[in-house]
Amino acid sequence: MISYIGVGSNQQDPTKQAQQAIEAISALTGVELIKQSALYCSAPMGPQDQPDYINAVVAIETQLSAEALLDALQAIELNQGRVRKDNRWGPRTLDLDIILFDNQEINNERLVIPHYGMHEREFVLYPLFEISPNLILPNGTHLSHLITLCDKNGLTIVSEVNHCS
Ligand code: PH2
Ligand code: MG
Ligand code: MG
Repeated sequence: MISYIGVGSNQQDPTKQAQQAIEAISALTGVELIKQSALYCSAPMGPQDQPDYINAVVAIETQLSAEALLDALQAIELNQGRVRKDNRWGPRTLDLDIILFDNQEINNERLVIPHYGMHEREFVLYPLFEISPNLILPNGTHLSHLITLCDKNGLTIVSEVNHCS
């Protein structure tokens, strides 16, 4: 199964958090890293009194079920100091979201896939488009179409010279 995972951090050296998370994902049993996007710097969605985010998207091939993958990703979040608080869209050391899983639509207490917010999030759509420009969603929507509807909102690729806060 091919799955796409969104990586986000805005606490405790976000670039390091994202790189460490991608390494941890590729080290999971039953998971093979296929592609990883660049790291992007993005303005916070939600409360504005928090630092900018580092975001990326990775493509994996996996034998795990979506639920087992979620368990594994949540273990990585906890291992990197994630504290589950009731702070929707607040700052976090690491957020790993399953964006897509195979061509499946999943809707249960733990998982909504495709990720419910992906359509309007530039920090998901642009990295996803970078690694999979021909992607088509389970409902038949072309990613290239969603991209035309989504403002970049200042999203930039992080390079050595252009450091994110
Ligand atoms: N994640 C959030 C809240 N706001 N903003 C950006 N730019 N990137 C994120 O990953 C993000 C966010 C909570 O998961
Ligand atoms: Mg998230
Ligand atoms: Mg999350």
